[in-house]
Amino acid sequence: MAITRNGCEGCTEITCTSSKQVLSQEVSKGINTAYDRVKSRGMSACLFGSGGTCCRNCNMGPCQIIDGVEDMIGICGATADTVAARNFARVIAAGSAAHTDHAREMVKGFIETAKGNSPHQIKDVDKLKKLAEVFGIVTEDREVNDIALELGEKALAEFGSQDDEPLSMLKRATPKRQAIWKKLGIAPRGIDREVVEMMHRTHMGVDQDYKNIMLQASRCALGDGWGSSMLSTELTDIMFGTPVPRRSMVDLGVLKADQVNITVHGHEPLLAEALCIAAEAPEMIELAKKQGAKGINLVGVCCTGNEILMRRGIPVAAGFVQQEITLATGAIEAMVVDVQCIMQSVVDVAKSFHTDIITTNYRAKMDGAVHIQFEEHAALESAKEILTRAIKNYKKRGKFFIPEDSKLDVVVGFSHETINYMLGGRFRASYRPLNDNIINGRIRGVAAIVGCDNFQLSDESHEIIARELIKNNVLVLATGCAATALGRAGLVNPEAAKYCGESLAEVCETVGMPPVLHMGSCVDNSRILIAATEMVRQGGLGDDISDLPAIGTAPLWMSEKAVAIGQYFVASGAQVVFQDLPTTGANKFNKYLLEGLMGPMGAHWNVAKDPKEIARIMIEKIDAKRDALGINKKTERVLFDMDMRRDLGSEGLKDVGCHGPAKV
Ligand code: NFS
Ligand code: SF4
Repeated sequence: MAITRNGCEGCTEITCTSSKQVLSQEVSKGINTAYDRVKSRGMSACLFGSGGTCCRNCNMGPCQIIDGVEDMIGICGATADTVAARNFARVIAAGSAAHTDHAREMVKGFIETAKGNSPHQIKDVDKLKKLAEVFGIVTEDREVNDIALELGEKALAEFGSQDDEPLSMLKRATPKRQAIWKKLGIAPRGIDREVVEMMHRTHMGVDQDYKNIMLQASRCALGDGWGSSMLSTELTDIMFGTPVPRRSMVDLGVLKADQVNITVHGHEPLLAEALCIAAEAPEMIELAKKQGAKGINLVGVCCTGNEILMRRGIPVAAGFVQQEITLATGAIEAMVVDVQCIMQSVVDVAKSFHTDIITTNYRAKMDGAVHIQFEEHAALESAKEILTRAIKNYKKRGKFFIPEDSKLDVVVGFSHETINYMLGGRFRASYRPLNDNIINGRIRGVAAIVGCDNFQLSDESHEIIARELIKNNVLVLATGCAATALGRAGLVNPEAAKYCGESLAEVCETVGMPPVLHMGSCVDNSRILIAATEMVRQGGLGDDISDLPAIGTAPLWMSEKAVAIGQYFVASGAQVVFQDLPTTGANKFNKYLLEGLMGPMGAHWNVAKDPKEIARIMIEKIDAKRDALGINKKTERVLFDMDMRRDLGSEGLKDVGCHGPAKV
């Protein structure tokens, strides 16, 4: 089995131990994975495609544009900058649409829950009331479900809103940011509308000014970040519980030899939650035992995995790049999938084993898969039907290999509320201690490592960047498959404090928190927007996200959703660094993304290939913000005394035994 990659600069061997172990076994012989396909493609990517200057937006084309060559503009006269901007904007529209369609399902599920038509209930009443306030809903003397129903209906209306009012959640941003959006005319209105307008404006012969295209691309992305993604995160929390710190595990070693292994792969937690509930039903466990298994082992893949990891502590077996390898263990009875990031090749890999790929969503079917529609109004029954099919496969399991040692402890569940309690204590929850530790320099800044993993680039990137950052006392927030990769690297764990610079280690040890805080799935990047805004509100670090010593990266981005996220970060004032962007064939537009957006947005995109260079840029930008805030002075560092430790010590974390190697 070939386990090297080529075809692009910087590609390396698979470094992930569990993947290597599985791929070197007899059981996975002959399995073709994406790693093999990268290697065997034998052709490099088209320059026009990778530089963003291939246009297929009308049937006079396709037109391949070469910037600066007179005859090489589009038949319609479109320039490289216009074409690349249109393509980039369409990527953002597609990414936003994916988050939006996911969020809509969650809101509809929330409404059904409020009506009592689901197996779920409103779990976080406090959060419900806070969000109701944002939507102008009266909460006093009202039944919880009544408030929830009104909130759900108001939230749903924001998807299809046709009036020109900004989305309700924009009010949560800093006043300065809201003023910027207003001035630029990019405060999103209806969530769906911004996607539609983006598609219209990039149709042949409409918006041909790349700066103007980027205004709508920003509005569309903001409709995702502050609209759909934030709605999804918040309503899911209210319904399934806001995450609190808990221990769990990641990597392929979480599969169990003597249990029915079912992976839930995709994104929408409605299905995953129902499966979790159903897997605990006595008749399901009984059925598993009848087949000779000791129980049912539900594990996550990709972001749906992160959703149930955060709220239930269900282990995550794999991120995006390991989905085929998970199946290649031969130990999976069924891979249950819904939407997004499911590789078509999983059907082929599954064919070599007894494994069923079960599609569950009418929007996402695959030739060769078994389809069992997940019915939200009969969630438990649907979930049981899916589980039954999977359980009955157990007896058919043949040879298999589970890399049993490959499982890493993680402490997850860092919602923005948790960070509040963790650092502020149970009785005076606030971001004050975090801000104070940034101001006094113990924490140099905050960096988000988010997004996918990607077969084309070194799968060590996340780890290299994170290690470099924490060594330099930068606190890391992680979501998505990046968080899974960092978990596999052993960094999502209080014990990882030993890899930190001295002062960050001290904070982590005192609180008992990991230096890499797992904040959830990709829609949960909206938690980072709220956390950053809370830091601003707390005072002492400027008056907008753009003033914070904070920055984000999605080094191994693969999905269009990652670009939507990048753009809503930038349009919210946060710098981002990616390993590449499909815009290099258009000089002016590319420069506009990398520099020009600073003017209107107060932040811009950055690009660097090498992970260490990414970390260097991140630290440099953090230091520049510290300079601007006047907090970069070298002061004599005060060591924590007992009072300070007590002040920072978190009851919440101690509840889950997350002391870390604290010397308190
Ligand atoms: Ni985000 Fe998460 Fe993973 Fe990328 Fe795909 S699962 S929603 S898109 S690959 S991080
Ligand atoms: Fe070519 Fe213009 Fe049509 Fe694009 S829109 S395919 S550049 S003619």
